[in-house]
Amino acid sequence: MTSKHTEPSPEPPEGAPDINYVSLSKAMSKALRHRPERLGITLAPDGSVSMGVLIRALNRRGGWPRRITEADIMQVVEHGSKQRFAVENGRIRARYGHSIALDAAYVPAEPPAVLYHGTSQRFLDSILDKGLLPMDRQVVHLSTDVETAQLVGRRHGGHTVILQVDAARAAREGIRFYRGNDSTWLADTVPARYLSLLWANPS
Ligand code: HQG
Repeated sequence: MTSKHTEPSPEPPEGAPDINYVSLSKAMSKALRHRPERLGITLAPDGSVSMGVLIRALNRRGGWPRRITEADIMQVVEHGSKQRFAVENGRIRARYGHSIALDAAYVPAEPPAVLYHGTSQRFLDSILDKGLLPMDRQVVHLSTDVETAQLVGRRHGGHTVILQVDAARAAREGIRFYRGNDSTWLADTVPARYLSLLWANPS
């Protein structure tokens, strides 16, 4: 459950810019996935931090048109473009995407039988050779449907390619999977023998 909003959400002065929620979401991702120490916070082994600590740290950093409140954080959590964050018992964590190592950020779970990975064609030879590797993150990111995989792949520019992952067989043979959000699953690595090229954008 989400904790109660304890701070008022003051209206900015007439005509003043309000909080940019994309900027806030990026600052939250940086704090909860990549560089918590930059904000002077420490994450628990599951990647969480208390809501109050995060809010105080974001306000200490400054650069906002007014003070960030819990209502602002919840706006990003509940209405952001993706389910990037989870709030439970007054604590907030990133659901996926970490570059920092955490002991208990992800809980193993049984994946859907088939998953997809969208990427740029320029990575394809290396992926088919070495398999999917976490690269700068802690885990590989997979999608539950082709549409989501296309969006993920498109971020990398160039021609988008979609790989199909035989997750059922990989899981059976010992590859560990974790649930990220409704459309995102995670895995430690995915060896190339579980991958097949599903679709390559010709344009
Ligand atoms: C590629 C976004 C060469 C991999 C998205 C990918 C996602 C290899 C890139 C989440 C490789 C890493 C993660 C190999 C993998 N050789 N390249 N062996 N193995 N790669 O951004 O999956 O908006 O770290 O194909 O929606 O693109 O941040 O991973 O292209 O859910 O919430 O290395 O980030 O979510 O790129 O995206 P990324 P990703 P947010």
